[in-house]
Amino acid sequence: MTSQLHSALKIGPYQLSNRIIMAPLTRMRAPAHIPTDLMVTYYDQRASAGLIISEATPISTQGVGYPAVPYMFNAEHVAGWKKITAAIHAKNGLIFQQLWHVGRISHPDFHEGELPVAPSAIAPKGKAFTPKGLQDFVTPRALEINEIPGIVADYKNAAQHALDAGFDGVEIHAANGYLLDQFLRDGSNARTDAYGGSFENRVRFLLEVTAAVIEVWGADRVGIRISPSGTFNDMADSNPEAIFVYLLEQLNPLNLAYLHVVDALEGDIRHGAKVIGLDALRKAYEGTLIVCGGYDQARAEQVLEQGQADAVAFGQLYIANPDLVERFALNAPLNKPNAGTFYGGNEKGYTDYPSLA
Ligand code: 8OZ
Repeated sequence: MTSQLHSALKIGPYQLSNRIIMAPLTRMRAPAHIPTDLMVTYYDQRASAGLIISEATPISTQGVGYPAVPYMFNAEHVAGWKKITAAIHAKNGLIFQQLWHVGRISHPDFHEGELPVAPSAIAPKGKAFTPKGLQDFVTPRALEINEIPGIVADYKNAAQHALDAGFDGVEIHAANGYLLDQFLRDGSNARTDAYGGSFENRVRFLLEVTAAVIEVWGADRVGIRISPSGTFNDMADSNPEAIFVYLLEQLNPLNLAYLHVVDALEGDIRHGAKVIGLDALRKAYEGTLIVCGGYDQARAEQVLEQGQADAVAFGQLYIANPDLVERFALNAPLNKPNAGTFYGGNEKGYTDYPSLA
């Protein structure tokens, strides 16, 4: 049988040589928040992906919630990222940058003792990953309505930096319980102003951010990532299917590069997620759909064959297999990811996973 995964796909102005996408992966190996030469090697090793989506990059210091992640808001960050985009382009690869604001998934230690910000003063359950180790999340400060335009401007500024750094597009991170997701869900958004309550109000911030980023890039080079069934980072909603279908209806006329959906994961189901099936999302969204979430090659081929998605993103498999595209083509055995080296550290478990050739 011919491989759908290895067939070309048009995304915006680009022709992807395959439908095997490298998922955004936080690896925490940028202690000075500027991409390092080791990071250049890591991305370069994975250049045969149809599209690489960069690890999540904070758009501002307010948007930071993890140590040693690379940022995207000043000229030094741009210079560092330029080395990565150049390496990928030298191999005819494509790379989008993921734009990130964590909202309440942070800690005062990242903000000189000030509280992290969120739609509402509702603390998530769980612990922040801080330079001093895991610490309880605090109750965040609810954003004033007059602070929102400044955050939209931060997204636009980061998007411009991504353009200057030679990226091929940007992905707005609206998944996994971070700031934009916090606004979408009524478990974290109890606002009574124009950014809370109705579906229209809860999607407003994401749509404003999207419009601002489109001003820089054009819609056909902007993707959005969502996790409608997600419970990670204490996400909850009274009716997630309804708000996410409403959101997709608002996104349809924009003709974005793609929508990237994180499927319900085992942990979400264990945490009682209200699972939204791929078919419902496919039906609601008219554009290009990328799915992600623990797929292996067989399940990935299956969702493409059944027309449930246009491409599949791989996270853990990409950590361990820089030549995932080639291995899939040969049905070759895969290296196993080592969870102990996912976050932080050096080249071990980062650039030392072998390729076949
Ligand atoms: C794992 C550890 C730190 C951050 C996400 C950016 O969930 C992340 C992330 C994942 O999207």
